[in-house]
Amino acid sequence: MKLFVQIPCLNEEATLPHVLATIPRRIDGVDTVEILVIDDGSTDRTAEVARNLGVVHVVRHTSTMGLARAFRDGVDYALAHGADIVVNTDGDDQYPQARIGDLIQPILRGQAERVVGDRQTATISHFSPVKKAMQRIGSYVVNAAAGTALPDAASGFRAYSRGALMRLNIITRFSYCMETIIQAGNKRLRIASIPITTNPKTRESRLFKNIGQHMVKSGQAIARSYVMYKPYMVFATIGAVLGVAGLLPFARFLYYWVTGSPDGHIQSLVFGTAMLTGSLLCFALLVIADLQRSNRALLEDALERIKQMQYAPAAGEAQDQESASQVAPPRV
Ligand SMILES: Nc1nc2c(ncn2[C@@H]2O[C@H](COP(=O)(O)OP(=O)(O)O)[C@@H](O)[C@H]2O)c(=O)[nH]1
Ligand SMILES: [Mg+2]
Repeated sequence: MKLFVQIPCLNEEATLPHVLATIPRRIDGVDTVEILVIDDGSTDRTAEVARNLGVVHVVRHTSTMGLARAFRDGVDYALAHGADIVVNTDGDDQYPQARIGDLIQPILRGQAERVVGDRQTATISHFSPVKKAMQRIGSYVVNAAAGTALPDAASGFRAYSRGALMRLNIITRFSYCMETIIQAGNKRLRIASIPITTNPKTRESRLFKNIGQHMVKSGQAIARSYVMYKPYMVFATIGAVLGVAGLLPFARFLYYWVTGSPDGHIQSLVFGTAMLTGSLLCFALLVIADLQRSNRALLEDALERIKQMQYAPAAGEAQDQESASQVAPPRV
């Protein structure tokens, strides 16, 4: 059992040494713990610090490509190097690396494909009430889309099984945390959650400049996931609302027209027609979204098979493993 702990970093030379020092190197049920630093075009000495502290696996981008891309490249690297489980922690030392052993337990026991560390945000003193409220609302919306009941959908302290990583595809550049939960939920991958406590704050978030930007970006990511995975919910709801809003004035117009009212009530007719056209459009979009969904399911299936072939152990390795497992026990 090979565990990769990956740390996406953007200018983390100050906090990385403590993160590395607190990652347990021996964990029950795991044969090797490998550490992978993804340096996303840092302008400080992040990669050098990592190498000096003995990190063998360093993926470096020459320019900053964003957290989602860094995560994806880390996962590709880990899978190519035989990872059975990948844990993600942050370079700002926000998460308790000492709990990695607990985090991967549900995967080791075969009870989950993915585990999220619940930061218990209600208890974090340096989170503002607005940030706490946003975390609650965000988690609620993500859970509704994913069909899960996770208390903290935006936590960056997560563990994935190899199988889960083969099935997940990162599409948006931003907020892959929430996106991967919605995907995992819709792909019926079991997701578990364990409570953790976070370390004291080391610096301001670099992912969001302010709470407004956080809200807009998270909102976009969630809206996109809904359109992708719950098109019925989105388009049928909007279509139904517009339909009702269109039928009422339409009925009003018809009533006056049939009863021979002298006023034309043309406004009702125009308004009703516009609303009904909108409603019709929504249902047309629903059909397209549904067709797209079938296409995507086929594409994702093909991608999973490609990954399985791509990351299968090389022929020599496979034979070695096979012959090792076929060695007969000594006779007594
Ligand atoms: N690859 C990459 N990592 C980033 C970027 N911005 C932040 N990070 C890393 O993502 C993690 C979380 O960032 P942080 O600023 O702590 O955001 P927080 O999750 O809101 O606390 C840290 O490990 C950062 O080094 C980025 O643009 N690219
Ligand atoms: Mg942080």
